[in-house]
Amino acid sequence: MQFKVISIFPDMFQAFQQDGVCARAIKNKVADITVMNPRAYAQNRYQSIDDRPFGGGPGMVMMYEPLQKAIVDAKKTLTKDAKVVYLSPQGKPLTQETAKRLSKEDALILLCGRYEGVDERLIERYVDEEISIGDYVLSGGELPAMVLMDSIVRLLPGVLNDENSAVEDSFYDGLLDCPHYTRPQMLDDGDAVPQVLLSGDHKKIEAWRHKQKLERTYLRRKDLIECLCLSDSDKKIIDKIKHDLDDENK
Ligand code: 9D3
Repeated sequence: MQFKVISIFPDMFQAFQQDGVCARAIKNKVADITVMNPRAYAQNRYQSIDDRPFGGGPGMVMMYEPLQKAIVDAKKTLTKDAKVVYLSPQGKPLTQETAKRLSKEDALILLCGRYEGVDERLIERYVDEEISIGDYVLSGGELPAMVLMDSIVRLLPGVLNDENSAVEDSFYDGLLDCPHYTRPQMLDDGDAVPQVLLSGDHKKIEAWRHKQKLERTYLRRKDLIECLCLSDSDKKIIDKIKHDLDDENK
C-alpha cells in the first residue's frame, strides 16, 4: 500500500518509518510512505503556504494552491486514482472499521493540516474523506496521519506474523482485553498472579479471561457493551457483575 503524506513537517515521519511494525512493513515492501512538503509547491517569493483568514479572526489558514499542486503531483505518481483523506478535527472519528475499510485501498493521499486548517475550497474539490482521531485538541494532522497509517498497516497481509494476526482476528470481539501477567509469579511484597492462570486448565483459563474482559468493558466502557450483541451466557455474566456491584454498595 502506498501512502503519500502531505505535510509541512516531513521530519515528524522519520521515527515512524524507521522503527516498529511500520518500518518492517516498508522493508518488506508491503507499505511505502512518501512525505511531500507543500512548501516545495509554494509560488510567491516568500514560499508562503499560509495566509490570514478572510473575515478576520485568530490564526492562519493553509492556502489552496500549494496543497492543490501537491495533491495533483501525488496523484500523478500513483498508477490508480487514490482517495484523499484530510486529517481534521471536523472529521468522522477513526474506528477499527475505518482502518479495515481503508486497508483495502491500493494507495492513500493523507493531507495534514496545520494552523486553523485548510482553505475550504480545497476540501470541497479534492478531499474524499475527513477523519478525526478523537475529541481532543492537537496542533496538526501529522500525529493523526501516523495513527491512521499504523492502524491500517498492521492489517495488511504479511505485516504481523500468522500467530498475531490470527489472535487479532479472533480477539477483535469489541471487548477490552483481559489483564496479563508474566514472571515473577509473586512480587517481593507478596502480590501474586491469579491462581487460575497457573492451574494449567485451559478451559478454566479461557473462561476466566472472557469474564475479565466482560467485567472490565462493563466497568470502563459501558458504551461498548451497548453496541454488542451478547450471547445469553455473556448476558448472565454481566448481570452477575451488576448484582455484585449492587451488593458492594449496600
Ligand atoms: C485551537 C484551534 N481550534 C479553534 C477552535 C481549532 C483547531 C484547529 C486545528 C483545533 C485543532 C487543530 C489541529 N488539529 C488537527 O489538525 C487534527 C486533529 C485534532 O486536533 N484532534 C483529533 N483529530 C485530529 S485530526 C487533525
